[in-house]
Amino acid sequence: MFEGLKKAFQKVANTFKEKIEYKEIKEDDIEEILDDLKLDMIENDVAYDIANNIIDDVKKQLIGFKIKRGEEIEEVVKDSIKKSIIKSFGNDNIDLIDKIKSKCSKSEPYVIVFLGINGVGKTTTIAKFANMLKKNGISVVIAAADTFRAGAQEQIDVHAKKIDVPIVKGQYGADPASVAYNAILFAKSRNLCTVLVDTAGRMHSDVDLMGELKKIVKVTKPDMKILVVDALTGNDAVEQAKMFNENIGIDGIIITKIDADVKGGVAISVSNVTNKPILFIGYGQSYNDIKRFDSNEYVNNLFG
Ligand SMILES: Nc1nc2c(ncn2[C@@H]2O[C@H](COP(=O)(O)OP(=O)(O)OP(=O)(O)O)[C@@H](O)[C@H]2O)c(=O)[nH]1
Ligand SMILES: [Mg+2]
Repeated sequence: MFEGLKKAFQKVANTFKEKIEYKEIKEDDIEEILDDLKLDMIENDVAYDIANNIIDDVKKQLIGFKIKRGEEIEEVVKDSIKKSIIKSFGNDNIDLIDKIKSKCSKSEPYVIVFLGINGVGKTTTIAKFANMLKKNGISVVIAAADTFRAGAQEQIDVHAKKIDVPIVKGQYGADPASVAYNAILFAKSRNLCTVLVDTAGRMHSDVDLMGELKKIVKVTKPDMKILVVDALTGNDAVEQAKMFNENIGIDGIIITKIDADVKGGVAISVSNVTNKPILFIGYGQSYNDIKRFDSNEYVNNLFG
């Protein structure tokens, strides 16, 4: 996982150790080394502007820094990169479980709509999410509002049965907004805490499906609109994040398939271009393979 960025950061730390022996770091000493790092970051899915900002911030921290006797320069460099990346994430402290519990205590269901293009992992993520809520003692119903793709209703029904949560389905071709609305009524009538709305995958360019999503949002007035992106799509995930944020407006992001991501930069990019937090990450195909995103843990992971 994340081998690309890990290598890049280790490389820059080693180069500092080999080349920087002065007592005080000057811009000329590090310009080229950090430019190299920037390219490595871009190659590993950190968007250009964001890599630029991070490198500028690292430069500011390092220029004028006086290396003391016995101080390990590579640790100083690693620390300043870590700090800059963590800073770039902003505040990612949304506790969704807490928010759901607090709304539920007022006997109102918390509605989450999951958005994203084809195949990113929306349906799988909803199953994982429902399972996680159940384990936390929070009741849930799934709205199978993908009435578009053949097999979508059956796919989510299989998940719902396996994890033993109720599901509200619709006919193929039916209005997905009405399926989602029915699920909210279902939750209200049974005092369920959460409604998870699965939606049809769409292409960036699919105006019809975008309009359909806007309608789902208008009708269900969700508490959260979560964009699901696939870590393996790299720079395209960044474009998706921009597009969904501009067209629909998102409140947070879930990144899937982290288990197969050899680069590592998507998290930095998508949170920065949208200025929205990464809430959870998916790291496998089984129901337990989901956890809260923690920027400190993510960054420590990148540094081995
Ligand atoms: N390795 C890995 N695979 C995942 C993860 N999440 C989802 N997948 C796989 O990705 C594929 C697509 O997942 P779906 O949940 O069907 O994706 P979707 O976004 O609902 O797709 P559409 O409904 O067609 O838009 C499936 O084979 C999942 O098992 C993950 O975290 N890791
Ligand atoms: Mg799906």
